[in-house]
Amino acid sequence: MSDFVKVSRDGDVAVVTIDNPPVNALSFHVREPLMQALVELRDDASVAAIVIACAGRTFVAGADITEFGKPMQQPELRAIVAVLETIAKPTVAAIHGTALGGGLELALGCHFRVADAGAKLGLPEVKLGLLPGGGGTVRLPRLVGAVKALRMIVSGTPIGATEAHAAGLVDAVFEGDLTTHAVNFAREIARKGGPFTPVRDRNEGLKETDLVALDAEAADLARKARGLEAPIACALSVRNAVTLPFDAALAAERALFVKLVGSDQSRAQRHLFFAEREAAKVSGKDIVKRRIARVGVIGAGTMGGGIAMAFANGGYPVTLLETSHEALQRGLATIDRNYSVSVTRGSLSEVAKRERLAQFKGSTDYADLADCDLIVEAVFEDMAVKKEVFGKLEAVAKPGAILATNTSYLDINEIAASTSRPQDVLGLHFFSPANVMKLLEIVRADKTAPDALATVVDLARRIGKVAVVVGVCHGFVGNRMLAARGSESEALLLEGATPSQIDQVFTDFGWPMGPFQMGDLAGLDIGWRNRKARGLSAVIADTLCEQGRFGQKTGRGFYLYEAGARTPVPDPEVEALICDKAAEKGIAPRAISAEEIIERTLYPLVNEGAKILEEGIAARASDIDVVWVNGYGFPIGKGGPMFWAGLEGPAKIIERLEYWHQRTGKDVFKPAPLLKQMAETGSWNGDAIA
Ligand code: T1G
Repeated sequence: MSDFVKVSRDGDVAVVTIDNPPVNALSFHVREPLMQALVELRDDASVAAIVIACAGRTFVAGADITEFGKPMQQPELRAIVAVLETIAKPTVAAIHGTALGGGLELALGCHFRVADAGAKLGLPEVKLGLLPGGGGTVRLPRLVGAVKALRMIVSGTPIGATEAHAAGLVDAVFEGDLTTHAVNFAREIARKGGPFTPVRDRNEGLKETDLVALDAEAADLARKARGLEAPIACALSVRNAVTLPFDAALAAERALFVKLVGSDQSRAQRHLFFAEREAAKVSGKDIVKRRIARVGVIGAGTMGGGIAMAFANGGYPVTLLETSHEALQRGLATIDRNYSVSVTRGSLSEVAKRERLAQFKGSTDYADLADCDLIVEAVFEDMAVKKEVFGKLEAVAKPGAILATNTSYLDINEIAASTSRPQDVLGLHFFSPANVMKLLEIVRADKTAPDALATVVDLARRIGKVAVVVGVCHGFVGNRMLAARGSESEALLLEGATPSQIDQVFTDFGWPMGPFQMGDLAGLDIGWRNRKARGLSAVIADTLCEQGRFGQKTGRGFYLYEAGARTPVPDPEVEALICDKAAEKGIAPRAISAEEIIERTLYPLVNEGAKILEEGIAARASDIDVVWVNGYGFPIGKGGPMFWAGLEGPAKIIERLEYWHQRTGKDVFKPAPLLKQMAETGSWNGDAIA
């Protein structure tokens, strides 16, 4: 056959094994020999049944995403599934690892599916801005029902083998040698005799579909889509599976797929798929990672507690250190409460909660950190305090232990230089809440050793974080660009825009919330303290803070919040304050358009990203996109600020930056040379844009 598709026989059962590392994607070089093998085995009278299995760590994890956007080579997956459904002898898919996207669609082309107990099955295409294009939206509902299929397809979240068995998606679950089990299963089925019904002709899942309930669920999902096209298309295609004849529904699915695969949104989300994987690659060959068995966290406040939970959730025992017993108990009580909330919500079992809590060892004695392989400091954001902590750490930490700081802004080279082991020092910048937010900015200081860096990048993946390695500068990548994005917020308010007008522009753009709502959520006092420490001012935000308006936590900030509520209510007092400050500065308010708001907030964001690339603080433009999508809510359908710059048009961005630079004289608008270069070359340092 071929290196990628091998056929073997176990008596009268043929086993077709796909072998296309690392994840058996259905690349063209797999599809062609697979089609050939299936046709031959279909017509081979000596074959009583066919098993499709995969070598390596997983069943087929989907179509080959790298082939999208290029002319599709025949045969396509749909054609292979159509041939599968013409086979009269039983066909069995043997699923281990993951059966995702086109992989599950291939399995749905078989009469039967058997799975390893640890297998996961799903249709995650929506996460790539697509919908299943190989018949998944039409065949899956026929087995598991329309509502279950809708939830699986619109969430894109895989389900486990046991749940898949209960839902009728798989016919048997096995432990041990799956291929042998599958061969025996197939032989038994063949012995019992057919006819064997292809999924296309099975309707048990569609019977009594409550279309009203389905539409209500779809409408709810649509509301949450925030402008993303794929979830809507997924819901429509599942509905078609219920209301249209099979072939008509399949054709409709195809049309939707073709539309989405060429869309900017899908290209943006595919960009992010590969960008996240690139970001996790640390340069340097054969780096031996350090062993991490126990983690220490200093500070049990909001950040420290969340960081400790992130490691415990990742299976690591944690020593949590505080200055006093009271503070420690307060921190541990908050952690316990957070887990209880998850249990109440049903996202964590009581048993799992107990297991995680058992990972924690509280202490007020630095000596208890001596057996930790990684120690993360999460104390007050002050250089003197940080240096004092690192001084104490030095005395107790074992040789080779990695010493990390969770600072959001401070100079990590300075902290490292205050120790005798700068090679072990780096930044682990978690985002609040640290046990929830996916992003982890890993800050490489000048003397950080490559093995320390590689160790924490790998560790980040193990605790479910999306890691991006960045260099040392004020605010690293995320917060530095956030400052550039926010630099004009106050000016826009003084010149006539309102907080809700600006926030509306951001939510229309696809953000979960705008800068003023976000400020109120995070707490305006954090930025206030930071500005004061740096001798900076923001006349409106500072005045609000002087009035005790710190945002949601005080019930009023840029907006008003009813007791305990999170819904922002515009506050006439704030608008009056803004008018007063504008009058004091002799600024006459004027009408400000949504375009102008984008130009004065997001264009500087892109421009700052270009400067960060020029300085080598980020290795790739796509790293910056990963930071902004996973840490700051940049809409995934736009691929991140650097990818979006390609969609928006670099020439236009430069022209408008130059216009505002001229008008305001502000550096934040002075186009970075790399941005100009990108406009000429169409790439960021060779990193393709949209
Ligand atoms: N196509 C091409 N490359 C892929 C790939 C794919 N489907 N999946 C993974 N890779 C590459 C990845 O870039 C990385 O490369 C390496 O494999 C290891 O991946 C018609 C339209 C399976 C859970 O969305 O979710 O089917 O960086 O680091 O953490 O309806 O990969 O080493 O060079 O992620 O162990 C639908 C995508 C496709 C699943 C394994 N399928 N993959 O995770 O490894 S669309 C998906 C994953 C489709 C049909 C449609 C994960 C994984 P490199 P990795 P991992």
